[in-house]
Amino acid sequence: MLPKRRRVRAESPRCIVASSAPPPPPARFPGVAIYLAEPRMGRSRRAFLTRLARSKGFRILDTYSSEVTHVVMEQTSAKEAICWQKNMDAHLPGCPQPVLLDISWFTESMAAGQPVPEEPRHRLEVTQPKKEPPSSVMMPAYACQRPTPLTHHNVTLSEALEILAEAAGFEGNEGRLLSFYRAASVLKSLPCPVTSLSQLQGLPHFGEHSSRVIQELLEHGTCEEVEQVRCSERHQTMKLFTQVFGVGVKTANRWYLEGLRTLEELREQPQRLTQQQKAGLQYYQDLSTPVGRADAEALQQLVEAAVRQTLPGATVTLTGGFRRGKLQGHDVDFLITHPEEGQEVGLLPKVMSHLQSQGLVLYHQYHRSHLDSTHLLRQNYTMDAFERSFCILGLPQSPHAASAGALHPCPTRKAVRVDLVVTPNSQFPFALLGWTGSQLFERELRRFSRQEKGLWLNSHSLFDPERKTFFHATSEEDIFRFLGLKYLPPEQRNA
Ligand code: DCP
Ligand code: MG
Repeated sequence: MLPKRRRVRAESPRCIVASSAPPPPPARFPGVAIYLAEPRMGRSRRAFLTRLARSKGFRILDTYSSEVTHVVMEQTSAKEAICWQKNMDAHLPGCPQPVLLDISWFTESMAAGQPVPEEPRHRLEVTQPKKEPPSSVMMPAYACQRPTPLTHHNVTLSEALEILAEAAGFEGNEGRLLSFYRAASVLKSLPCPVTSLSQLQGLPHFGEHSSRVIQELLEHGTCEEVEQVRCSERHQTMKLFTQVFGVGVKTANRWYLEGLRTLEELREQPQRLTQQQKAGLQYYQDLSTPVGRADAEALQQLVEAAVRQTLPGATVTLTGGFRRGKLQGHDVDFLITHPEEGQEVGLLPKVMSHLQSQGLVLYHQYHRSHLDSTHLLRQNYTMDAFERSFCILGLPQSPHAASAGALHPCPTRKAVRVDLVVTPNSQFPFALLGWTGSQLFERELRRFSRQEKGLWLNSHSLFDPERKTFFHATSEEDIFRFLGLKYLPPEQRNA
């Protein structure tokens, strides 16, 4: 038995040298990297357990590092284990924290020939209830069943998954897009950072692929697949093209396959561009710069003034990302309504004329309302049938801000994408819920309604197809209640 002081020093990460033993066989359980902590175990027993585990395909690390996912200890109390970990973490600041386990987990895993689930009886952590690894009980499957705040603890991880989701969208693979977006959204809902792969156990929407990406990020700080996608010409070009107002994935893909790569090349072929795309290219520089909250509020005042002039009593509500608390967005979304149903009919052309007379409209595309007997039943967001205008408004800038944009076609205005949508008062709560987003939240809400409740939800209504009845709602809270969901305020819908 080593004297205590020497034993402790032998555990210090600075003192541990890599083993000179031959390289272990490939690990069968890539999500599990075990470190056997020596203090009570003793060196020879540790060596024996290491050989045993490796012979069964387990990955045992000789040194304590950020790669370790499971620390196994023998005859050690939770309190001692935590002291030990604090000591180790002091040498590896900022490293993800592995799970601390009693030897019983190890021996059961050896007997089973695979890692057994870590149960509370195996754990050495003195866990604080709030920081407990989340489980599916605490994490319901649909994004509309759980709060998702704007700022969260897993930005790097969720962004990596969102790049893969976006790439899947560019390839037209809707299933894959949703899988990655749903997994990313689960990470946004977690109350703490994911530092060990074991924390993903029991979480919904984490399949093999998403888990592998997270594992690589936790172990190496970067994921090769994500970096390859991010840097690829395909991804960068598709992102560039789809960022142009009026260009969707199908058009961007066609252009890419024809060999187009730059905005200059698009500008050289005006005959193949729609009016909307031409405007998108003309104002590209401004439109690709995020709109700030102050600009959104300034626009609200301009729109409100135009609406007031046209129809006193009508209201203008800021929706989309800004209603969810975002400080920046790619556009500004407004819903317009009037408390007296019917008053709103034909309102938008007049509002647009008013804005035009002030020189605020750089581009707009008006869609008249096509509400008919079937609109209430439509399931597809893109088919929502309200009167609307997709515009580019020129927001007057303060002289200081304007002088920064020397290339701007009109140096005193910043081009901003604005969506104006008019809704009858009886449909306003549904429109508000449908336009507040996030996009994934909306998809999940509609999927939940249909699959779990047998009800059809869209931006116009909630319909019970069995009874053939519509629900009457006067607020978003009503709609959540009809669906049996706990109300989530807009700032908790950032799925
Ligand atoms: N929406 C939707 N399905 C879509 C597009 C939009 O359900 N295919 C809904 C949810 C969105 C809202 O409309 O949140 C507004 O659309 P935006 O594209 O403007 O999305 P955001 O406002 O959330 O994002 P940003 O801040 O980038 O504008
Ligand atoms: Mg928006």
